[in-house]
Amino acid sequence: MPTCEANFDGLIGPTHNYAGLSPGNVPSQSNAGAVSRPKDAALQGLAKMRRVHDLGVTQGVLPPQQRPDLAMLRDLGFTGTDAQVLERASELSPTLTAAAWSASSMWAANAATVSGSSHTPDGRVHMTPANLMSHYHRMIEGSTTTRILRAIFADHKRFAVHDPLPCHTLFADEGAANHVRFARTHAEAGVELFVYGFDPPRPTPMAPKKYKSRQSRGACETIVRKHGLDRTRVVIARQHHEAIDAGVFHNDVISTGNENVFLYHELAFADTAGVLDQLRLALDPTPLVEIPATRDDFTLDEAVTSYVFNSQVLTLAPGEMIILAPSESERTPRVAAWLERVAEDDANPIARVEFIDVRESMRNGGGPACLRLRVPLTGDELDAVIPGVRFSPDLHERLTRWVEQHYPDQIAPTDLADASLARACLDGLDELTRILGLGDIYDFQLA
Ligand code: SUG
Repeated sequence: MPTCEANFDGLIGPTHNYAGLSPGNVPSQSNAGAVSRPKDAALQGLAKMRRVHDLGVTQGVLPPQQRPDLAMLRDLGFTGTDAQVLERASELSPTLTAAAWSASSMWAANAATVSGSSHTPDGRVHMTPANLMSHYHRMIEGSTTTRILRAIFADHKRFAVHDPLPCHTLFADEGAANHVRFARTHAEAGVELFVYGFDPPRPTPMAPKKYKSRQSRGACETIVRKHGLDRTRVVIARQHHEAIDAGVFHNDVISTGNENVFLYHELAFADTAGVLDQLRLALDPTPLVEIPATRDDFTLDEAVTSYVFNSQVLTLAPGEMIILAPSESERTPRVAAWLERVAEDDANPIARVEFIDVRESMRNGGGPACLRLRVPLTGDELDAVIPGVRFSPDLHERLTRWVEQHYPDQIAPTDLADASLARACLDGLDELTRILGLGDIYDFQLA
C-alpha cells in the first residue's frame, strides 16, 4: 500500500444537542436551546464517511466519548443516584449539565495534531491530543481522546501518542483544526503550517475585540518541539483578528489545504502575504498552488455562513482533486459562484465540487472537515491500525443499524435531566466498543 492520508471521523454520539456552549462560534450561539436530532446527525456523519470511502480515500471511525459524563458531575460535588445527580445538576447549573452531555468529540479535527512519519526524526507518526482548554465542555475530552488514540494507534514502534499539553493559556491547543500539512503528494515529506490566535507573552493591539482566540502560539511551538519537526519546514502564522471577530474560531473555518493546494481567504491571517512567502520558500521546489478568495469574492461573514473553507479537499488521482463542501456553501450565492470558478480553472487540480449535508453538526459550528482527523499513513502503518475502526460498506451497515437502535430521534434542553435517556445512551456505547473491536475504553467499562 502506498502512503495515504486517512480520514478518521468522529462518530456523532447519541447525546448530540444544542446547548450554546461555544461563544465565538456563531451557529452554536444562535441555535442554543434548539431541539437536536441525534439519529439524523449520526446518519449524516456516516453518509459522509461512506462518500469519502467511495471516492477511494481511506476512512476510519473514532468512537464518541462517554456522555453524559456523570462522573464529571459527581467530581463537581453533585451526589446521589444517577437520577438525583442529573436532577440537581440541571437545576443548579444547566451549563455544567450540558457540558456533561455534549457530543462535541464528534469534531475530530480538534482531537489531536498529527505529524506523519516522514516529518519526525524517529520515523513514527506523532500525535498530540488537544487540551481544548478554552471551553470546559471540550476540555473534558482530552484524557479520553488520549486513551482512544492509544487504543487505535497502539503499535509503539509506529505511533507515538503524547499526553495533551498542560492546561494553561500558554499552551491552549485546539488540535488539527489549526494545522495544515503541505507536500507535493501525500506520499512525500513537506511542510506543516501551524496557526494561532494569541500569544500570551507577546500581546498585540491587533487582538480580536468581540471574541476570544482559542489557540496559543506556545501550543504550536511546543508541538513542533515534541514532534521533533525540522523548523525550516514549519510555518507558524497568526490568525487575523477580524476573522476571529467574524466567528472564525478555528483556522479550518477560513483556510484549508491538500497536498500542495492552499485555499484561503485574504483575511485569514494577520499577514497573509508573509504566510504565503514563507510557505512558498519552505515548500520549494514544489510549487504552492494558491487559491485565494478576496473580500470582493465574498466577505468573512459569507465564509462563516457557508463554511466553505471547512470543505474536505480530497485527492482522487495524481493531480486530480475534489472539494467536498457543506451544502450551506451551495446556498450562499457568491461562495457558490467562487467554487464554480475554482473548479473551472485549469491552473489548479480541483476537478469538481460536490456538496454534502451535515446540517445537524453544522448547526453547532462543525462542517465536513471539522468532523475528521487527517492521519498520513504508510501502508505498514495503516496495517498496524486496529482493524475494527477501518470504514467499509459492511461497517457502515452495522453502524447504521446500531444508530437506528440506540439513538433518540430528538433531544430538547429539558431531556438533559432524564436519567433513563442517560442510561440508554451509555448502553449503546458499550455495544459500540464491541462493534469497533476496541475493548474497554470508557470509564464505565473500566470501573
Ligand atoms: O468547539 N462546537 C464546536 C465546534 C467545533 C468545530 N471544529 C472545527 N472547526 N474544527 C466548538 O465550538 C458547540 C456545542 C454546543 O453549543 O452545544 C461546540 O462545541
